[in-house]
Parts: sequence; structure tokens; C-alpha cells
Amino acid sequence: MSGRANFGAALWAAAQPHPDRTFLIDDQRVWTYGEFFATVRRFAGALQAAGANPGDRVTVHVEKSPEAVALYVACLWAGTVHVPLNPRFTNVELEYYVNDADPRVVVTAEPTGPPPDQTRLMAERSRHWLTLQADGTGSFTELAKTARILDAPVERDDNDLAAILYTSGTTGKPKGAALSHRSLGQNAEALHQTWQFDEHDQLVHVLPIFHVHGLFVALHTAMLSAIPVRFHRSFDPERTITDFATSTVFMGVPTHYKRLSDSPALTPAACAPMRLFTSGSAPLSKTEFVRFSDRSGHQICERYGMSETGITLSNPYRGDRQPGTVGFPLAGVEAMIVDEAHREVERTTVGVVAIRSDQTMLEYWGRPDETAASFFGDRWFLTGDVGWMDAQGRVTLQGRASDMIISGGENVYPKEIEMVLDQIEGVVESAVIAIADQDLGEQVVAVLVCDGKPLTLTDLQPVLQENLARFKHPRQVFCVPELPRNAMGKVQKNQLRDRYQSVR
Ligand code: MLC
Repeated sequence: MSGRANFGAALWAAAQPHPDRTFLIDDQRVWTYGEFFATVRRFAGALQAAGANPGDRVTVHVEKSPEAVALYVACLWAGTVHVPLNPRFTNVELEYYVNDADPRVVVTAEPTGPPPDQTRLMAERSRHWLTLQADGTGSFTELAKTARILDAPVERDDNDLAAILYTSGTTGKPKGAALSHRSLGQNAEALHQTWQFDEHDQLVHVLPIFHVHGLFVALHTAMLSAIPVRFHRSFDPERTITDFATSTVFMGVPTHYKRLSDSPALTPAACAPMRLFTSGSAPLSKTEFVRFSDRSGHQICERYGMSETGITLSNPYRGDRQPGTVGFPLAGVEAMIVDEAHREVERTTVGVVAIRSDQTMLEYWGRPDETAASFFGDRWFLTGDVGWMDAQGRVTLQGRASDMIISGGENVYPKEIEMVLDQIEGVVESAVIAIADQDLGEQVVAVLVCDGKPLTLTDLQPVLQENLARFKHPRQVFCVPELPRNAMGKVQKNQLRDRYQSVR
């Protein structure tokens, strides 16, 4: 264990020799690595001035911007724990996360909706509530102008926390995957090496920066080679394809690839300098793999990961990329397929994917029971994803042990939505399921039992809007006299999925 294990120091070590090299190319301005790290030092000083000590959580609920990236690296630098949240979360959701992570500092955009009970949330714990707008202004940036600059990264140990990324679960209550500096560093190095990044690369970045994918996978691999990043605040297929003409790497979720393939602008010529397209966060269908390959001349490299483990498996950089498979374990990762008793199964037998690696989270934040239930043996982590491994060790996924929905690369947990639907007057009970969706992969659908007249999506809107980010809202609602149940009383979601799959 080293006291110098701050991952921010590793990012700085890669950038330090190249202060004039371009880093973020945004609509509004271009940042060099030197300018970026000068901002990181100022922002780290502002975190300290706001009372955030090493180990304190900093909850960040802001739009994608270069300043938000600098705030993330500043959290590493100051030794604080970065807790990024989807800016689309409602105030009700934000309040839950603030209570759970118990941060010292909360950085939000200027509230637009009804304010959360900030006074109570802040007074309880003498928290600092600061703002950072999409244009980089706000009380956080103002504080950074006067705060003492933090010149060097705070010393951290391998197992000190760097970030907490929230994911949800079967209980419907989101839980935080607590990731150490070593988790982040090891995964970044493994991907950098597997995908053969070097200083000639240029990345097109369209992903949100509150998930493992956009924040860690994309930005860390780029920063370790100090390469330019074409930084898109939202996803526009045409603009993305235009940037392919001067770039080499793109990372996306299957919905991105579907929309890129839909564009007539996607041609092999438009992608001439590109060397790598990776996909993850949701299953990439063989159809989309083939369609993108036909349109662009490139085979997508599908890889597999989750917030708890980082990216653990990848199709090979050189060699056969098989559609429908997620490839082989990365350096430093062991994978096996296990049965219900956690015993390794024979090759080609289907079971649950288990992972062992120093990349894996330390724990679910503040949830010892759920942490214990996720690990077995000597630090093997149960992913909950179901699949099989071939004789060469290549993994193919088949489904999920839970009824989690993946819509456009965002995980949606039926229980969380059912808990909100069940509060609505007139709803006796609800079952939330996924049906196939051409664009999003899966679409959220609610099946309700109502005690009066059947409710429509419009009737549900006010409660949904107050409680849940828009991407979690059901796109369709069906009312039924009763939910199908088995002899044990468990709702038979398979039957519902079969019934509504073809109804549009
Ligand atoms: C947006 N909308 C969605 C949605 N995203 N609805 C369902 N599912 C989604 N994922 C809705 C908005 O609420 C809005 O609704 C409308 O679509 C248009 O909004 P938008 O902001 O313009 O959306 P768009 O740009 O089209 O976004 C689609 C998307 C985005 C696919 C680009 O969802 C996205 O960036 N997904 C990536 C998520 C991601 O990074 N996942 C990584 C998880 S990490 P309305 O009705 O108001 O118009 C992980 C580990 C790993 O899983 O291995 O990577």
C-alpha cells in the first residue's frame, strides 16, 4: 500500500509533460491540459475552503461541462469522495442521495423546480450547498477564485475511497458502490493497455459524466495518454459523425450505435481515421453490430462492466470480435460462472457471472448486509448477470438474475417505480416490466390494478414528475383486473412481458 496512491496524481503525471496539449474541445472553449489542471488545483482549494476534508463526500448534481470534469478530478486531488448524480434526478431523489451519502459539500445547478428542503438538509450536518452552472459560473466557482490553491494532491492509500456511484437494487432503494483510488487506477490502466491508447489518439465523448462509462472509462483512458477529447454535452449523431473525421476512438451505448447507423452520414469514408468503437452498459444486438459494421466498416468492440466492478471483460482489440459476446477478462480480473451454491460450473453451462479483482468496490456504502450478500468466498463478487463461458474463456451474457431494466444504457429498477406508483390514489398495486424497444433497447411499461376507473399515463404524470427522473417514467400503462401470480403469490412478470410485448 502506498501513501501516494491518489489516482489524481497518476492523471497529473500523464498530463504534466504536456501542459500545452489540447484536452477538452467544447463548443464554448478549448482547454489545454495545463489550464485544466490549474482549474483542478483551484477547485480542490475551494472544496477545502468549503470544509471538505479527505474522506468527506462531495455530492455533485450538475450538467455536463468541462468544469464538472474539473470538479471530479479536484475531488480526487483533495482526497474527498466524488458522488456524481444524474442532473435529471428530481429534488425528491436528490434528497434521498444526500441523506444516504451524508456529504460535507453538495454542488448543484441553480435549482429550477421547487427547492428541496435545503435548510433542513444543510443545517442538520452543517453542509455547504454550492452551485455550478453548465456555463461554469456559480457560487462554487466564485469560492474557487478566492480559496487557497491546493498545489499537490492529498496523499491517499490504495483503499481510501475515491468515489461512490449509485446503483439500485431489488429493494428499490439506490445504494452506493464505494470505489477506492486503487479500483479506479487499476481499471483505467487495464483498459488503456487493452485498447492500446497512445498519444496519437483523439476521443469523441458523448456520454454523461455521472456513470462509470462516461466519467471513468472514457475520460481516464484519454487522460492517461493526455489526448484531446471532443466533448459533446449532448448526443447529436450528425455532429458526432463529423468529429469521426478527425478522431480515433468513440465509446457509446447501443442506442448511440443504433442512431449513428440510422444516419445517412455514416460511411466508411466518414470514419476513416477511427480505430476503435466500443460499446457497453447494455447488450448490443447482433443486428446492430452487423448494421454498424456494414455502414461504417468497423466492428464494434463490446465490453462488459458495472458500477460495482468497473469494466471487467472486453472483446479483443486485435482478433475476433464476436457479436453477442463480451469477450475475455481484462488484466487483473478473474471471471467465473457459478451455480446457486456459488460453485463454478462446467464451461458452456449457464450460471451467474462472478468477478474477482482489486477493481471491485470495497462495499455498498453504509450497507454491510447487502455488501455481504454480494460477495462469496475470497472476495468473489456476484454480478447478477447470467451467462456462460466457452472453452477459451470468452463470456456470452444471456440475461439478468434480477428484473432490472436497461433503457438507453440507463439502469431502471422496477421496484423503485412500483413504490411510487403504489402511492397514487386509485392504484391498488403495480408491476413494472420491460418490453423491447428499437431505440432504447428496453422500454419501461407499468401494469396497474386500479380500484376505480382505469388510470392513464396522464393521470400518473404529476406524481411521476415529482418523484422520478423522466427516463424512469413508464412509456405505456396498462390496467388489469389482477396481476398474474404463482402459487407462492409472486407476480409472474414473464407472463406480463409476453402479453404486452406485441401491444404498441
Ligand atoms: C433520455 N430519455 C430517456 C433516456 N434518455 N428515456 C428513457 N431512457 C433513457 N435512457 C428521454 C428524456 O427524458 C426525454 O424525454 C427524451 O428522452 C429526450 O431527452 P434527451 O436528453 O434529448 O435524450 P437523448 O439525448 O435522446 O438520450 C438518449 C441517450 C441517453 C441514449 C443518449 O439516455 C444516454 O446518454 N444514455 C447513456 C447512459 C450511460 O452512460 N450509461 C452508462 C451506465 S454505466 P421527454 O419525454 O421529456 O422528451 C454502466 C456500466 C458499464 O452501465 O458497463 O458501462
